[in-house]
Amino acid sequence: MAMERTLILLKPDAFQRALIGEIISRFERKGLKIVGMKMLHMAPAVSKEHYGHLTSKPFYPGLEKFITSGPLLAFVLEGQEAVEVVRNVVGVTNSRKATAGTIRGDFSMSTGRNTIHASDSLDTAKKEIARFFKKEELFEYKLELWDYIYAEDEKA
Ligand code: DAT
Ligand code: MG
Repeated sequence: MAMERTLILLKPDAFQRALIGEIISRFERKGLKIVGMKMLHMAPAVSKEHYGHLTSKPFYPGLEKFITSGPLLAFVLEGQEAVEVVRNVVGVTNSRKATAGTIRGDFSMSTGRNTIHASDSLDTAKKEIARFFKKEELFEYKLELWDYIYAEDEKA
């Protein structure tokens, strides 16, 4: 068990479909701490870096066109095992296969329009947070509910 930070991007389809508030709310209610948040536009060069594992795929041009087509909401969430917890809250890549109750399972019918990005490992999370946030854009603060979100032996 370890305190981790992970990166979320809400994609242009989440803006068009007015899902931003609903999605943020799910993470808040889960007990994850928001330590940074901002809107941004992704340049094609950043897309090629962020989706470096996919640039050779036939769908990559469409992915880049879409992810650079409108606003994104970037945020960083903190919690025990946050990377895995957030991926489970998000659901699998193909939203049609995503479990009901997950964000993709509840709000999307698509792989290419699946509303949300979340870091897939702790190593990726560190790189992705550094890609989109400066140190001074991440906030250290005490969450007063912490004692009710975690038991004594889970707070380290
Ligand atoms: P995830 O977003 O679940 O981490 P990924 O890293 O494999 O999935 O892919 C990144 C994004 O690329 C994904 O959210 C949507 C798009 N994508 C992946 N596979 C695709 C496919 N087969 N067809 C179209 N878009 C795809
Ligand atoms: Mg991924």
